[in-house]
Amino acid sequence: MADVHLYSAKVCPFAARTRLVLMEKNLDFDFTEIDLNAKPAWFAKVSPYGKVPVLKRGGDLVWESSIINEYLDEAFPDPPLMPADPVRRARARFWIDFANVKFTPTWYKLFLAQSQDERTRLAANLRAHFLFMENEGIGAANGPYWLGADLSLVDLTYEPWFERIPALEHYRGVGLPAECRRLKAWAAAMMKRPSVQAITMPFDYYVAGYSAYADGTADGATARDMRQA
Ligand SMILES: N[C@@H](CCC(=O)N[C@@H](CS)C(=O)NCC(=O)O)C(=O)O
Repeated sequence: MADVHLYSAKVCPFAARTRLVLMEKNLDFDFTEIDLNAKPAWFAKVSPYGKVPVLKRGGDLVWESSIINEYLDEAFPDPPLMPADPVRRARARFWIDFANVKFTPTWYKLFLAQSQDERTRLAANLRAHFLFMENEGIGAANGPYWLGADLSLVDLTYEPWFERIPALEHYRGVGLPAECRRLKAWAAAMMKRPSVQAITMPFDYYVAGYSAYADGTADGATARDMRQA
């Protein structure tokens, strides 16, 4: 039995962040797949927010994907996934925060939006976020990764959404803006990593996964939180 156990769901991009970190660090881990449409009663004891991912190591539980990922980077420092320099660490944390506070809430709100006015407004917000990421984020380094030559938690924080962009195009006709050439090249570089290839699912899988968000019937913890975000 592995030291590390992950409660996860293949459909979940937040859980994908942590699966990527575990694979990039070559860590042996066990895995429980949670059916998010029929969560087992015991899961409430494991996950205070009723969400995946949750990591269990020994008797300790860690939840929230960004926090789990920083925990893993501290507990298993090789290979490091945060820069050593404090200013560059701050920059990495800024981009992780931007993903959590700006990018992903806008993404979910756009899926959940049922009126055309709301969709138009949120699509414009998402476009502005992509352009900000292109110009201030990925554009500030010379690649191939977000912070430059080395893969970091920032890359693994954003990647799961990029492989789901075709589902967003399918439901809302919105994708990565054409001018985001660096982000496009970055996403292609990420797709070459074995960890990303191991978690990527087919287009139809993501389309099915987002259908309840797109028709506004999703009523789980994430949909509730994102409607209020
Ligand atoms: N902020 C959380 C978000 C996790 C999250 O929203 N997970 C979703 C699946 S993608 C979930 O488990 N939702 C449960 C539900 O909707 O009931 C994190 O970063 O870990």
